[in-house]
Amino acid sequence: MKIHTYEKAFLAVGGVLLVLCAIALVYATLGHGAHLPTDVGRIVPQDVYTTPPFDEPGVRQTGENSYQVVVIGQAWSFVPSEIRVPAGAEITFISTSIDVLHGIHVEGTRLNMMLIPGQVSRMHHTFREPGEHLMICHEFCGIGHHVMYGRVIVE
Ligand SMILES: [Cu+2]
Repeated sequence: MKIHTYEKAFLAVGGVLLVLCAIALVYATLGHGAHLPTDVGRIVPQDVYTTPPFDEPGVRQTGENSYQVVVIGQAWSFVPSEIRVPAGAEITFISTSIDVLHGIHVEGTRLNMMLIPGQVSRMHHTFREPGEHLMICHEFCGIGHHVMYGRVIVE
């Protein structure tokens, strides 16, 4: 059987790419500490309401000008559905889902997270101006998806 010249070239390019990928993988692992996800940030979806910080959803002050907002996504609401935070404060949103895949997006901001059952999502944001923002689920989560929303009131 005769191997065509082009086939040889494709095999050579494929072989070189495989070697380059292996080198990149070793470099990322050893040089930059890249690793597979660990169980940090994992949570048992059935135990969300009894696992800190989700056992006390809502807003709590964590520093002079920093706050933590704990939100739970569930079919088809956010707990709590109304969040009041001060303008100019550093806010850390911590969220998860107790049932199916949800999303959280605060309109007019870049606050946008996936709420994955079993996984804790975190995001930082500072609201510069007082105002009211709609907080919506952006991941189709079932028949009540369109009524899954809340409000973030910046005071
Ligand atoms: Cu939804």
